[in-house]
Amino acid sequence: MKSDLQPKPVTLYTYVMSPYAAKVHCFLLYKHMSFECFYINPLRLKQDLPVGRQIPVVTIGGESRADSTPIGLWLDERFPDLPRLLPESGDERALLLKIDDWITNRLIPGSFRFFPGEGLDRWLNGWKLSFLMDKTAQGGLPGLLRAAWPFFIKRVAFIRRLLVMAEDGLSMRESKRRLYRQFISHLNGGPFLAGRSAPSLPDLAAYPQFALFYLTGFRGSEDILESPEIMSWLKRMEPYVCGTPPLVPAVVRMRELP
Ligand SMILES: N[C@@H](CCC(=O)N[C@@H](CS)C(=O)NCC(=O)O)C(=O)O
Repeated sequence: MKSDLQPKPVTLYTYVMSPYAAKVHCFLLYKHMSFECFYINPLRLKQDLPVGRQIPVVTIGGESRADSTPIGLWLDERFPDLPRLLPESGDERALLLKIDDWITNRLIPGSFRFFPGEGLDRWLNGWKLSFLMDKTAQGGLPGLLRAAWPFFIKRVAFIRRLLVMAEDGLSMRESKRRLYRQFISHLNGGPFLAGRSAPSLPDLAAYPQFALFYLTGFRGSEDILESPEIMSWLKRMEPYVCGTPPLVPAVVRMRELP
């Protein structure tokens, strides 16, 4: 029989390559929470997702929440004794939330443009996405859908919305470089974002936006190697995001950060 003291089960409903769900995955790892990942099948959202139509969702016992940043705030509220994602109040909290807003509305939409990418990369990365989804999502994907994935993803409504958000009139390479420069300026000379000596919610939100695509071997993701500032920040982040279940499951992990 279950004791009342037994912690409530925590589940993250995710897609392995969802930048928003990966944010929440890093929040849970940083807080050392015991949780499991439910890699949802996009064809079974209606049946399997406890609330809404968007990933990520976190369920604690019978309670479910959607939307990455509100989930982070909820985790701090529910588990105040675990490492905090944000200070409780004050100017620093406001600044960190502002940086998270930049990550959510600028850096992440950029990822939806850079991966797949363009030309041949668009096809190869598109098929990689379907391969990773097939390997992890409950029940896998039908072969025809996997083959059509590079056509299909550009037409999905939410991806089209994100691509409009990512449009800045620059070439892909320039746009990526600009986002990298902006990220480095948010470090403000510190080992972590906003010049802090320890990571906080926006560091955990940003980590997968660089690491996820590199670790799974996407074409174009090697560009981070050209930025020593980003590489050393990624290395500093590693101990904070290294628990289980891992951000990138072994079955789809192609390489390590140098
Ligand atoms: N603002 C949300 C965005 C979440 C989001 O766009 N999730 C994508 C997966 S990466 C999704 O499920 N989209 C489906 C849809 O919008 O219909 C967050 O921060 O969590």
